[in-house]
Amino acid sequence: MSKIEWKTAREFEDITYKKCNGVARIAFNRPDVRNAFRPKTTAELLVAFHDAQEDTSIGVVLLSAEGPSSKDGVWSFCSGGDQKARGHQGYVGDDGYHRLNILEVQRLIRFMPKAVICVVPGWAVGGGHSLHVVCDMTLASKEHAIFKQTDADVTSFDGGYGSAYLAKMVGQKKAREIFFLGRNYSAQEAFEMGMVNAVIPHDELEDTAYEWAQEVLAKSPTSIKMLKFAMNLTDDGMVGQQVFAGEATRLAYMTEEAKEGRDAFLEKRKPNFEKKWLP
Ligand code: S0N
Repeated sequence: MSKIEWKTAREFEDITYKKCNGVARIAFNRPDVRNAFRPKTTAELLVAFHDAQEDTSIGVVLLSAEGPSSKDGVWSFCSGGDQKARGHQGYVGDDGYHRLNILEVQRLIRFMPKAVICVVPGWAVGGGHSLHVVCDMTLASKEHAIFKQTDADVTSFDGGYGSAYLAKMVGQKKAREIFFLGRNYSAQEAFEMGMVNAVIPHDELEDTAYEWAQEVLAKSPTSIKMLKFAMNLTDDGMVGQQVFAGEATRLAYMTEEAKEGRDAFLEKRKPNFEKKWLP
């Protein structure tokens, strides 16, 4: 029995959203369809991730899933886009419009200045597999986690982080095998490939994820943020540079030099930077 005292941060239909001691937990909550996401799910994920990003008491986000399925007891993390919500032009929301916005969710995970740990209690498939790839770290259930890419079975293709970034993680040949053959991989196999950080007994998965989060929380928030953005930068091109440099600008704003620049403008005088050209 877990000792973590999660408190519900906000009620949603397709996900749960809880917080405890600096950690936010966002979890898929459609276990009877292997936690497939529909437009409502991605809309809710965006709200929860944005809240976790803006909440200064939160330093780490766990992306997980509720379960198991009430129908057959099977555990899943996420089976990707809900194929029943799929129309001829993509996924149809309650309003009749075709959208999914899962890539926006991926970008929030990628660019948020906090660590995101993916907690995989069961199937991680299709777009669910891609979500685990984009998270900063992944912990997987020893008994129940299965990794699988079905994009090529249903005519979808994550051409960004889900595939190209995966290839950087596990190597080109292995990534092509994962996508071209669509086989099942156990938590141990995923660990050996380098796309999972640790294989954890199922009953200890949640507590272990929380402990990893607490370890990260003990570190310097600025270091964690800058390290994440530095590691992203080389793969994210100009956007990666923008995100990293934005944080560098924020640090520069904290200097005496920046204060002088601001004050001089407001006082309608020339700035005196005292010519400190530090090496
Ligand atoms: C997960 C699998 C392997 C589990 O197999 P298992 O244990 O045999 O269970 P099932 O009997 O198959 O399933 C149990 C019930 O759950 C329903 N279900 C499962 N997955 C889905 C799903 N994705 N959508 C809707 N329903 C699902 C089953 O129908 C069944 O229900 P009942 O009991 O009522 O029959 C297996 O289930 C499986 O292979 N699932 C499908 C996996 C899949 O192909 N997912 C889609 C892959 N593509 C994406 O995710 C698109 C990603 C995406 O959106 C995107 C990405 C990048 C760029 C753009 C986009 C975009 O499209 O916008």
